[in-house]
Amino acid sequence: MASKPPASDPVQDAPQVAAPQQHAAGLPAVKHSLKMAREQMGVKRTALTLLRVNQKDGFDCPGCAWPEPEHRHAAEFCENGAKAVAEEATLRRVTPEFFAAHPVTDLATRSGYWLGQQGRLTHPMYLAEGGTHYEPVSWERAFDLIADELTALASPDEAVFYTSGRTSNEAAFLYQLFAREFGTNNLPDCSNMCHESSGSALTETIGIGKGSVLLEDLYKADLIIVAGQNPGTNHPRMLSALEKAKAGGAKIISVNPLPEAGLERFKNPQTPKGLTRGAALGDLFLQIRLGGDQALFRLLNKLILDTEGATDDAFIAEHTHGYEEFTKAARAADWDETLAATGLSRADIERTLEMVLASKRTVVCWAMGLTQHKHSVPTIREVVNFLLLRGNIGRPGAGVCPVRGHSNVQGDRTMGIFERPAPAFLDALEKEFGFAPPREHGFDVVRAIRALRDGQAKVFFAMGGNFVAASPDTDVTESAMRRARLTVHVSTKLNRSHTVTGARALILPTLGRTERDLQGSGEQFVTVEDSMGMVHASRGRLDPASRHLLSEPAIVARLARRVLGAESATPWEEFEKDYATVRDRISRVVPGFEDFNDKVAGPNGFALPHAPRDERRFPTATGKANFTAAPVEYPRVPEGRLLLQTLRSHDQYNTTIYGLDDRYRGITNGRRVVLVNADDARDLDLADGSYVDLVSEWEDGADGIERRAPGFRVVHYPTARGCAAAYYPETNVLVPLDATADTSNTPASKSVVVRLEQSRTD
Ligand SMILES: Nc1nc2c(c(=O)[nH]1)N[C@H]1C(S)=C(S)[C@@H](COP(=O)(O)OP(=O)(O)OC[C@H]3O[C@@H](n4cnc5c(=O)[nH]c(N)nc54)[C@H](O)[C@@H]3O)O[C@H]1N2
Ligand SMILES: Nc1nc2c(c(=O)[nH]1)N[C@H]1C(S)=C(S)[C@@H](COP(=O)(O)OP(=O)(O)OC[C@H]3O[C@@H](n4cnc5c(=O)[nH]c(N)nc54)[C@H](O)[C@@H]3O)O[C@H]1N2
Ligand SMILES: [Mo]
Repeated sequence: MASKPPASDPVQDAPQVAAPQQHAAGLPAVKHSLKMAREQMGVKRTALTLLRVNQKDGFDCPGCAWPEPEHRHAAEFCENGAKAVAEEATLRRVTPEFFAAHPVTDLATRSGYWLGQQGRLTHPMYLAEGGTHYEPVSWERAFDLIADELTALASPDEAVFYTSGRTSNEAAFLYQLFAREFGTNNLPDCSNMCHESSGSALTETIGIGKGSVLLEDLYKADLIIVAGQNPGTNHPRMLSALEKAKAGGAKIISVNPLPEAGLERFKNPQTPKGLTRGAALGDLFLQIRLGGDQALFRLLNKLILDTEGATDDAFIAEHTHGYEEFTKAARAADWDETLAATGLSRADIERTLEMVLASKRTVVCWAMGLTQHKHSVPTIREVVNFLLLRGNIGRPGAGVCPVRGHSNVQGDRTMGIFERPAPAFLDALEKEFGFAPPREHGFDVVRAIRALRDGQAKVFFAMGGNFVAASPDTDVTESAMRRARLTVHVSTKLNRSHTVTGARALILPTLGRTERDLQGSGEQFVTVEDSMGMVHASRGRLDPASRHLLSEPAIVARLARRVLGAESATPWEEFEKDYATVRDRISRVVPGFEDFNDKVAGPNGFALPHAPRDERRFPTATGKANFTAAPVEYPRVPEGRLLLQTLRSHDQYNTTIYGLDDRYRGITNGRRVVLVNADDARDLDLADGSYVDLVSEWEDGADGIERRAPGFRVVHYPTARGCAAAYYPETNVLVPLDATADTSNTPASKSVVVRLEQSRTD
């Protein structure tokens, strides 16, 4: 039997601390995933569901975007994928009776953990203006309500259409089509807070905002640098790929302020060996200061330039642009400044250089540790410089590997979920559908919050996600959301965003990945694109959580018909009935999807074209791969302050909290912890186990707002000097809305200057 959700809340947050673990996965991981799955789903459903994850006739794991290997194990999932599945396939339900028992003011006091633990949403629910409770509403009435608000707007640009990265290609394509037929490019997405910096840097330098390696390339690499990423928790199946690469002779360097489990030792639960000893994966650990990566890669580039015969001159001459200017900047790199910016030793960097020079095929993987800083775009450009110098883009075993988060975040962007669409994409839409799409750029996440705050946006519609909890500057974002006329969330589970509403609010419950999707023409499947540009089908088999659910494509199609009416020549009804007709349209609009329906029928799906990877062609403004030469930047932290990164624990999926433990880091039963280096703690007089408030300092309080997160237990932890770490979303309140990365506008949630004040105990 599955167990009941916790009755009480706030959940007691009483963190306990033990020594961090060095190894990841192994038997405890199997045990934990099965325990959580059984609690949510019961024994039989657990067995049925988990065996279908990532299988050829099954569904794509709703966890991360890591690709599927060609030879799959019977159990091709990881501990955290199992938790993501259990969270969705839970037997617990949030019914109209639940909403009748809990006024919105009550729900607004609950923790995100408690809300999520209540189960799956079963009915469309409506919160009327001035209402105290959500009440059940028919789908027809829900669409009428949305249509009334949308058509009353002075301009389509007063509506915002957000997307989180679980939405399928088919749903995403329809959603952007609807928004653009309605008349706006206001299509912010979770990518704006995630890999936007990667997209910005890569588009400019190599001409496509996606990674250039396939899984096979990792296996062929001599050297893999993993910078700013915690795969043991966030992409556990990547560890199997690293293990295989290592068996093939690859060396692995981890660049991180934290010694993350798994990069040191990994016990693969899918191999007998993994159940016992585990392998040491990392060959070198560079314990870098937050934000020091650009300086590190810049110095490495200088050292490569200074080494006779170390550059790939033929590649540089034939395929690149901007080399002269870049070498001038790189040769000026300074050892002392780099050591100060990175906190690394000279020996560390010399050892790294040896490994770099010994490698003929190098891959650099990264995630949020590189993308969520003010200078993230120049940092990633410097990584590209580093790879270009030795010809490491566009040949086997080498390349750029931004490791994506949400399971279809990359596909959503490919389908046109973007506030700044390329003119060629809009031209193709116009030709296929016969309407004139808007050409002005729309709002990204941060600009959407400002627009809501300033009354320029009045309707907020979310295709999944948890916007108010995931966004920065929680108090600012929440009051902005409360100014909306209408907020609408298409969701599987209850979350904070349902409790912080506009004047009126709707919750539209939808099918998840694991569930059967039956439409007029029969059972449907959807498609997704993984982090390496592989597109494949996903087919759920479970009975839907409730018979009142609609699929995401059906919700968009019905909304579009109701809002656009006879003016739209688009066959929305047909799209809802048969998703193959949506794929036909995609195949005529999006390059690389020609014959989509045929290609996706194969068991492994297909790879999208990638000009730099496939033919060393760089579709940039210059027609070449661009070297760039930005000034080196790194965060400067005033005396007595620390630089805080906000990151994930092992028991969460973004704002979805699975439990209160962070096993690998030795923390249990609580999330309000701040990890501080013991030497810094001594200087700041912060005893382990004492409680502090985190107060962020933003341009000397230029905007006059005090940002405080109270009551965090200090944990002495081996992080880099001067740096601290605490979990998101509890710390989003500290990230100022205006503190974003240059160019990409991604919130700088990995470099927040904070002071730690003893918590008042009264
Ligand atoms: N189980 C689980 N899986 C997930 C998610 C989840 O929440 N739970 N989230 C998904 C999503 S949307 C995403 S985007 C990914 C996120 O995957 P990650 O990027 O691994 O997630 P974070 O927890 O933010 O970890 C950031 C890592 O970068 C390091 N770091 C921080 N700042 C710096 C820096 O300045 N330099 C360097 N070199 N390192 C730094 C941190 O110490 C940490 O190891 O995971 C995806 N997968
Ligand atoms: N401070 C700080 N802030 C951050 C980050 C950070 O590292 N630090 N990371 C950022 C990153 S990388 C990201 S990607 C964002 C994440 O931002 P979001 O993607 O907006 O947030 P999630 O927590 O992933 O959304 C969870 C909700 O999605 C809904 N959901 C789940 N599955 C489905 C589905 O199949 N369909 C629909 N319609 N709904 C579904 C459920 O209702 C669930 O409550 O947060 C960002 N915010
Ligand atoms: Mo993400």
